[in-house]
Amino acid sequence: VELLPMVINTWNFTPANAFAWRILKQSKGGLRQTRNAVVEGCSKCEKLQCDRTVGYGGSPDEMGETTLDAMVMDGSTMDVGAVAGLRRIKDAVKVARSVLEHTQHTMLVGDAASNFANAMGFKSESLTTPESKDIWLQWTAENCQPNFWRSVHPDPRVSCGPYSPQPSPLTRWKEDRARTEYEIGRKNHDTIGMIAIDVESNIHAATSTNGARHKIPGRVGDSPIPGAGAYADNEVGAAVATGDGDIMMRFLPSLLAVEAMRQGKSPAAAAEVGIRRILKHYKEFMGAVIAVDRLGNYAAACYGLKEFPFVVSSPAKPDNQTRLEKV
Ligand code: SD4
Repeated sequence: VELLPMVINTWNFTPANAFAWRILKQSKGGLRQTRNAVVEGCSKCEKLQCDRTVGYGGSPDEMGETTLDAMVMDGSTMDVGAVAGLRRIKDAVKVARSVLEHTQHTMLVGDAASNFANAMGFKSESLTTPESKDIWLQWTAENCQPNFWRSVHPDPRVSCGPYSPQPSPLTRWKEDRARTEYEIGRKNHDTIGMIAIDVESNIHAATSTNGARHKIPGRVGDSPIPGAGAYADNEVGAAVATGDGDIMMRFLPSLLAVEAMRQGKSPAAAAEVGIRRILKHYKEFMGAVIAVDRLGNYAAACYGLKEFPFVVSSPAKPDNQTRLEKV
């Protein structure tokens, strides 16, 4: 059975995969087709606000603002474009693509990334929605101790920021984690990481996320970091990761998976390598890795989740279709 071309992505973001799959199948050759597929697929998720963890209107930081992280990696040239802490621009993965195609750089951050996006023709608009504002208001109401800002601010629900340890960073981190665990356990989906491979084993990987709820402004997660959120190398294959970004980025699990396949490990064994490495140090971490070799064999591994769904399209699926699978 032919395994290529293929599109695979994290969580049950089926419409994003189906969209990318249509693009990949329609285009006849040319190096850019896998890039178009992953960028348009992740962009679809940004527009749909997949699980509210991708795109605008999710994961407000402790000042109530949504900021976006995204990356695109080209496995044929090893070029990467990424943005982190992108403010007021909805099209994070397309801005990442612009960084890849129009600069010598790998990553742009914050306001300066927004300025670059404006120069590239992307428009600035608020990323806050009534829903994200409510999430933030509820969090501040529950978590913010009376402090200086409360005493001088007319709104009693004024935010916890500017950042000060309340009650202590560790306590707060644990509380947030408990909440995140509940949410992930209940809803079971998160940041998008997507890989597309054409029939000649040209590979692109991309990610897009609005990061972690109630983060300190300036926090960057794993998703835009090459080797952490995603990695691609035409010679070997690709991997994407999702989960507890602050922890995962310390281990570059996507790079570990690709390097494991380079040394001859199967995708299943490779996907486990990063997870096991993290587990040596963090018993309570939560995350998942998808690994795909250059021929289209794939596998996923996860930890701290009841199950990890992912979506695959390839000629090997019945009727050449998009399928939801899980580990
Ligand atoms: C982050 N890794 O910013 C993202 C969140 C995520 O699956 O992937 N969740 O930490």
